[in-house]
Amino acid sequence: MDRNLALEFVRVTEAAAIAAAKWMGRGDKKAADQAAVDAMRERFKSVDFCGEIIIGEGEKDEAPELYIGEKLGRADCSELDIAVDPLECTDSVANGVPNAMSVIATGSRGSLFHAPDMYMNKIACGPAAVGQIDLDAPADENLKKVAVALKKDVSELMVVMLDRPRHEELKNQIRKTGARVRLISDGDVAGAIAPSLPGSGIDLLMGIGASAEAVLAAVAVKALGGELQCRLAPKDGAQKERLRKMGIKDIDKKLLLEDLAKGSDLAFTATGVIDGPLLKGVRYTADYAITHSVVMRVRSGTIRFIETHHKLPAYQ
Ligand code: VTB
Repeated sequence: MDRNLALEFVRVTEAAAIAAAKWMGRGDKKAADQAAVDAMRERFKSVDFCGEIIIGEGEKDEAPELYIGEKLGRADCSELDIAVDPLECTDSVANGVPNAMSVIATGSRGSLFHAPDMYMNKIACGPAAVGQIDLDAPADENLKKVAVALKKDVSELMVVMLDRPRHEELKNQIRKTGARVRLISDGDVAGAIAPSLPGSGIDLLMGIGASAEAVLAAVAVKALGGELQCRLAPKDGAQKERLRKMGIKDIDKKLLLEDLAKGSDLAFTATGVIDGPLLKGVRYTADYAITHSVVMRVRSGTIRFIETHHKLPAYQ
């Protein structure tokens, strides 16, 4: 029987999301992250699988749990590349603002790009605009082409980007075309996926974000039929040297979906912590914690949205 492990991983992201949600708006991002990491690590034990973390909480010496290179599951095999972000948007949870979620992406061994801890320049669009974006083209050219593909006026386009001083110039270039910009405080995993979601109100993601987030988003964008292009953006010589040591020869390569997440044996599981374009956050009733999750599988193209009512006080 063909097994959809990503469906089993929902219980893992659900547990992490619920654990993190307890810290929502309490101003403590470290505690929120730790709660998500602990819950994810613990819940992984209940799933029968084997794999190795290639994107996680950091290098072994700085992250005791879910570190890069950590083997998860059965010890006798290693079938999966695992990319995790137990809590994408720790700051958002601390401040109670949108976009936080718990994410797991998997692929067969060797399929996921070993993303170093540094920035990438990114552009993403949804299925209707595939083939129309180019990371190397000026913003106005990308916007004109996407507008034609989406049968919209440029002024109707909405571009999402992280609200960072480094985006000042790009933001102005976009505004000059008449297109609109939605600034987000964090969460460019959800931001990169949003253009591929009908009804998100977002047509493009542009700008610089973290490279681990690019790999996580790539799996979902692939499942949804959109496009994501990235390029590593090392900030100094030391980061370039690190890339060389990692065996990345062509630092300037434009990374396409196939470079970030190879093949079709890929899956994406996420549970919302705070509302975002992809998922609603955790809600509480007197008796239940309610979670919203998504499971996407590239091979079949199946997208499942799962609402789960967790009887309390099971998670308290
Ligand atoms: C983004 C965002 C993340 O890191 O990738 C960002 O999606 C990039 O780093 O939620 P800066 O904060 O330095 O801009 C996060 O904000 C945190 O991982």
